[in-house]
Order: sequence, then C-alpha cells, then structure tokens
Amino acid sequence: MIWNKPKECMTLEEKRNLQGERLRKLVERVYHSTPFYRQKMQEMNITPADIQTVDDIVKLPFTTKQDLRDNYPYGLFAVPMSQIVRLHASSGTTGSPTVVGYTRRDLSIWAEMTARCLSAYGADQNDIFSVAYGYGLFTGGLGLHYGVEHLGATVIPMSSGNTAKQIKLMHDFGATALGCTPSYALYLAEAMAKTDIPREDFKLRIGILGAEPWTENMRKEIEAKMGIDAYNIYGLSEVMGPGVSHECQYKDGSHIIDDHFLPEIVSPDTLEQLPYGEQGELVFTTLTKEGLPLLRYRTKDLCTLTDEVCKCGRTSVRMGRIVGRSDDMLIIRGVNVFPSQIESVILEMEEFEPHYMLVVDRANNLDTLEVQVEVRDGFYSDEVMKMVDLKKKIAHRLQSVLGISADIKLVEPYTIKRSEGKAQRVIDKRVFN
Ligand code: DLL
Repeated sequence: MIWNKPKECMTLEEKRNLQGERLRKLVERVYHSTPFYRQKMQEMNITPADIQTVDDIVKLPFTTKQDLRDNYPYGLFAVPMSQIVRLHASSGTTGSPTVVGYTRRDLSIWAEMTARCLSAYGADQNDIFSVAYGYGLFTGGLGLHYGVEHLGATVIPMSSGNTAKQIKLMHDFGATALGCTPSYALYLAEAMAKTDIPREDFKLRIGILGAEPWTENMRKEIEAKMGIDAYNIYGLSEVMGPGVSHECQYKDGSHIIDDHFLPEIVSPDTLEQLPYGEQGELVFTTLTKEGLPLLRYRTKDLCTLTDEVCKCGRTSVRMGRIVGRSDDMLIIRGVNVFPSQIESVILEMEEFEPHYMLVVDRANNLDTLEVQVEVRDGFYSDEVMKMVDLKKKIAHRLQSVLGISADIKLVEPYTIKRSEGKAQRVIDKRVFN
C-alpha cells in the first residue's frame, strides 16, 4: 500500500517545484541561524538569493562528519535547545561521537516517513513488529518504533541482544515482522532452527533489514532460512535515521523519501555531481529538517541512483544497494577491495555459511589478506584432501573477482563470532604511518 500517495507519487515537475521551494527556504534558514553555514557561504561568495531551483544545489558547500565533530556537540543545530526534544548520537569510533538533535516536527516527519517504508513492505495495523535494533543513542530502535506506532501497528520494543528471549517473545506474541540488522537476522534464523519450536508456529512474514551493507545473496539466504520476505531499509543518523529510503514489493532499488531528502551522486575524488546511473558517493540535503539541517551531507556510501518511475507507482528517486563506502575500501597490495565483493563470492558457493571474517595484515612489507569462512554442515570433512580442494576452489574464485590472492582459513560451522548489531567483518592490523 502507498501510505502518502500525494507525496510519494507526485509528477516529476511537481516534485521539482516542491524541492526547489523547500531548498530555497532551507538555505535562507541555515544562512541566518547557523554561523557555520553562513561563513561557508560567505567564503564561497554566495547568498541565499543565488539558490532559486534544485539545480542550484551544486553551488552550495558540502558537509562532512568531520564538520559535525568539529562543532561538537551542538554547533550545527539551527534552533535553540529549548526546541530540541530528542538527541541521538553515533558511536564515536574515532574521537567524539556525532550528535544529532530533533525538534518535535522533525520527529513527526520521521515517524511518517518510516510508516511510508513499512507500508511499502506490505505491513498494516494488523502487524506486530519485534524491533530488535538497539534502543538508545543509536537511531535504529526508536526510529522504527515510532514508525510502527504511526502506522497503527503493534510494536514490541525488544532492542538487541538476548536471543533466546527474542525468539520466545516473537513466538508467544505472534510477531509478524522483525526489524534488525541482516547479520543478526541470520543469527536469529540459525538460533530459531535450533529451538524445538517448529517454523510454522511463528507468524513472521516480513523482515526490515538495514544499518549495514548486505547483498542479494544474503537476502536469499535470510529469506530461505527464516521463511520471510526480507526488505532493505537505509538511513543514517546525521540525515534522520532509518527510513531515508526503503524498498517496495518489487525490491528493485530503494525509494528515497525525496520530498524531504534531496539526493545527489558525486565523484568522491572531484566532488563533481555525476549523472544518474553512474556510481559515486551519495549526498543528501535535508529539505525540511529543523533541528540539524544539513546541506549536501557526504554519506561516504557508494551507490547509483535512478529516476525511472517504479512499477509500484512511486515516482521517488531510487538508490541501488550500497556497494561500499568511499572510506571502508581496503587497499590491499595496491588493489581496491570491497568486503562486499568477497561476501558475494562466499554466498554464491553452496559449501559455505554466510559468516566470514577478513584479516588484513602486513608481512615482510607485503599486505596479506586472510579470509576466514565457515564451511556449511555436511561439507565440513576430516579428510584433508577434501578441505584442500575446497580451499583451492574459493581461493581461485576470489582471485578472479578481486585480482589479488587471499589466504583461506576454513573453519567449522558456528565458530565465527555472531553479531547482535552491526557485524564487524574486517580486522585491519596494518599500521599506516
Ligand atoms: O544505521 C540507521 C539505520 C538504522 C538504518 C536501522 C537502517 C536500519 P548510522 O548508525 O548513522 O545509522 O549508520 C549509517 O550505515 O551511512 C551506511 O553506511 C550504513 N547503512 C545503513 N543502512 C544501510 C543499508 C543507521 N540498508 C550508515 N545498506 C550508512 C547498506 C547501510 N548500508
């Protein structure tokens, strides 16, 4: 079902006009309320009057995570704290976390856009959602939570962890939908299979999976193991949280809520805007946000965009899967390697479980890549020759996809640490200095 047809199915011209009008107002607002943006615009010799249509977006400055860190905690907020009703923050792996603030209106827009996502997955007020994204500073739990309530469905605020209880309550409460990371969905599916509750005693039918990159093969795996329809949900805390884009029943790219978030693709090297269809870095301008409005926020996520109208009737711009980040790309012996390429190889081979760990190191001044991967039950063998052959097979495939060789370490099923949140799949032991 289409939750907000007037907004989701506008003609391209209507949308362009709406976006242009919202962009004009946004630039006016940040120029007068955020010293950071006023200074940036003055440095570039532009004033709000230079921004008249969406095409003028290219004149505006970019914003990065570093800008948020440099203005920690509230420096980029565009309203007084008396109007901020909620804070979230991203885990600060390096330095300070990035803090995001929401006004009451921001929260109500967020709930509405998340309800649009859930509706596109085929959910309605009869559904019961187990939200297994973390609640707290992370936007996943509360973001989805308020979307479910806005939809009028029932929410079980499970949060992450405590797998046995997750499974029991999904069963006892008759959950029909599950929100969690794709890696946790796989873990849950395995744990469910080990209980004595038969699959048909669960009512689960929809998975709302995101917060980390995953592949089509991983979708197939989750759908088969859990017996659900698995849908992608994308978002980032700086821009709002989960629900910035979502799939529909056709699962052919994710619809961006582009009446609120204006997307662009740029070259991560030159920062030039790229035409739709070309792969580059995704950039968002938050057209309506009040608490923390952002101009041209560089997500570092790499993907493509298309504005072809979807079979579902929505006219929103769609993004392809995130194929990597302009900053998580590994450079191994001079070759650019995306962990998702390795994952695809693993998932295409029936002998392996979708659980792996990449260990990057340096020996004698040469980069090394070790791929630890779980062999599926039934394929694991005590016969050395069988294991050697299997190693050769995957090593050969990886070499042809990546262009570099990798050391393979085959491990028994269930030995790689499972994650309850975002999977940590790369250990880079190299020191770059
Ligand atoms: O992960 C928000 C979210 C919560 C999205 C729950 C979906 C579901 P952050 O912690 O700020 O926010 O991390 C944002 O995670 O820039 C992407 O690199 C990655 N990411 C999020 N969703 C997807 C997805 C939340 N569906 C960063 N596919 C983003 C690939 C994703 N990567």
